[in-house]
Amino acid sequence: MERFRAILVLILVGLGLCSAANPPQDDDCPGFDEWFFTNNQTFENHPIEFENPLPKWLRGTLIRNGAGKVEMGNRKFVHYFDGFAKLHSWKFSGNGSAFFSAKFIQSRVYTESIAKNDIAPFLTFEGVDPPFGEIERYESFMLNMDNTVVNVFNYSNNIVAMNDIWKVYEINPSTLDTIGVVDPPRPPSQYSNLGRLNVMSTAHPVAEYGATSTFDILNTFSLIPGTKERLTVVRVTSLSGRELVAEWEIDKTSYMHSFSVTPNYVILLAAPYYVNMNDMLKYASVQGGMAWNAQDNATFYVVEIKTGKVHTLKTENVFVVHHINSFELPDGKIVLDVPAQPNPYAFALYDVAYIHNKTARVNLTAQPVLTRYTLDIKTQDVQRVSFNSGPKAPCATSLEMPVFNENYRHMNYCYVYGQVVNYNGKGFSHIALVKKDVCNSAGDLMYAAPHQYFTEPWFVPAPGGKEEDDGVLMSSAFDGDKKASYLLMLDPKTMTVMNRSYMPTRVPFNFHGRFFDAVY
Ligand SMILES: *[C@@H]1O[C@H](CO)[C@@H](O)[C@H](O)[C@H]1NC(C)=O
Ligand SMILES: *[C@@H]1O[C@H](CO)[C@@H](O)[C@H](O)[C@H]1NC(C)=O
Ligand SMILES: *[C@@H]1O[C@H](CO)[C@@H](O)[C@H](O)[C@H]1NC(C)=O
Ligand SMILES: *[C@@H]1O[C@H](CO)[C@@H](O)[C@H](O)[C@H]1NC(C)=O
Ligand SMILES: *[C@@H]1O[C@H](CO)[C@@H](O)[C@H](O)[C@H]1NC(C)=O
Ligand SMILES: *[C@@H]1O[C@H](CO)[C@@H](O)[C@H](O)[C@H]1NC(C)=O
Ligand SMILES: CC(=O)N[C@H]1CO[C@H](CO)[C@@H](O)[C@@H]1O
Ligand SMILES: [Fe+2]
Repeated sequence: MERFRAILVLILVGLGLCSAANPPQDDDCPGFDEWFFTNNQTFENHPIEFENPLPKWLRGTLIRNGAGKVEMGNRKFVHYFDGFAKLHSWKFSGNGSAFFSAKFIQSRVYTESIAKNDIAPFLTFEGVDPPFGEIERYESFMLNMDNTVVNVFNYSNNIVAMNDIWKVYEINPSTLDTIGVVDPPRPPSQYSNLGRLNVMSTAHPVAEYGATSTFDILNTFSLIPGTKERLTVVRVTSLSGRELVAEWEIDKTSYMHSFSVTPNYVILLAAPYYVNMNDMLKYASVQGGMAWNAQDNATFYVVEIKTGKVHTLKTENVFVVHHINSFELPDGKIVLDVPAQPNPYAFALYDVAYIHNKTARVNLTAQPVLTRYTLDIKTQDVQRVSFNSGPKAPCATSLEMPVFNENYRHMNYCYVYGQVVNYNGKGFSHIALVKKDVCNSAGDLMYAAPHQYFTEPWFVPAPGGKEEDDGVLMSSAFDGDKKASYLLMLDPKTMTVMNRSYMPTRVPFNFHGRFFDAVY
């Protein structure tokens, strides 16, 4: 029920951003449904051909993570976020040859589900259909999440697959074989862990400035009503090395999927989207444990990396899934860019029932607005400015799944690349890739083509590139007319097609990926 209410609210918010004057009856696009279907097929370093020659400098492997199977036996997942994790990779040897791989992560939930030909009871984002019984719900809460379906990352040359949980699965980036689960020790705490649960984190670690280490967070939930919960910022020093940067007590835990880092600060934006462990236990789903409090303020926590000191700045209510880039101004103020949403209801877009309902899909209006926050920790002032889209890409500021040239992380930059769904007001399946120029909206560009569906892009910088947009932009695309997947390469300078390579199998919609230079 909650889900359908969410869809209704979603239709009411944000009207008019990129909407068409006369929306069609339904979002009836060929192949869009297939993009989200199960595909069991696996590949290992299968040679692929590009339509045009590859640049010689292009060497490394793009690995993307996402759901590859949305049911097992007679049970299916309710939300696409819960589909069994499947990795896809595109390996560029640097001599013009390229290779494709596709494999499921051999996680505990996946292997146990295969063995019993049913979805094994682990915690899900939004439950299963038919639902688990009471014992399975309790079991799934105790075992927690195991499906690392969201992102991939490089921890000291160990490649891991992750979700918003503390543990990760290590993978072989050359073959996509699963090496094993890694559940790093929690850093020692000055607070009590009695009746506390230390299992949630984010799927978006962020590099430390000038170092090979990264930062992430740890959520500590309390199962004892009336007692404090906790936030911890950790430094990831190796595959299982975690150092304490800062920890502090809070009343309620906000769901956070990412955060920002500058040379001196880690910045968290805690929206009033609270996670309640007792409700999570009741519904055996993360979604069931989360509640949106529209009347509450949001909070920025600004952590001084060197001292661990935490500054708390209140701001008006907002919800953010992905932080983009962040940097410090000469006067010490902190800038961070985010796609801001009025509430978290856009999660409902990836309900399996919603994805496959072309009538509901047509009125999608839950679009974020690219927003720049400027924080002053001396005065606790929070400034918020929305970007405008330029004439060449009227919906550029509605992007999500943001990426940028990682060589510009922690510093002032201009280009954000991302995905805009419903870019023309004709429905969810109308997806554009955009380049948003946060320095000058005249530089905003977009790419879209009929019945072509795109995932989050990834920017690969050209070695020694002089300009921020010297490189290639890659996206895992699906051709709805041919019902075939391809890797799309755009020229980031013009957002026009450079190259394309069709895959030997369908690559289902996927969430995040990264390019690993050292795998070729
Ligand atoms: C995928 O594998 C499962 C068994 O693991 C089987 O039931 C199903 O039919 C397969 N689906 C496809 C599309 O091959
Ligand atoms: C490029 O290198 C790869 C990996 O070493 C090799 O398999 C492939 O045959 C080479 N391609 C060409 C065109 O030499
Ligand atoms: C907190 O929320 C209230 C109600 O939405 C709003 O009026 C107020 O400006 C917010 N406070 C801050 C510091 O933004
Ligand atoms: C699809 O969505 C429409 C509009 O929200 C709704 O009336 C209809 O019941 C949905 N269909 C299914 C099969 O859920
Ligand atoms: C979609 O929006 C149009 C125009 O506002 C409206 O006529 C139609 O009923 C809506 N459809 C659904 C399924 O809500
Ligand atoms: C991972 O990062 C380390 C340190 O930055 C780097 O040396 C290594 O080549 C990277 N590994 C891969 C597979 O990209
Ligand atoms: C990655 C890339 O863009 N490769 C090539 C694609 O095709 C054009 C036209 O042949 C080349 O100029 C690119 O280098
Ligand atoms: Fe994400």
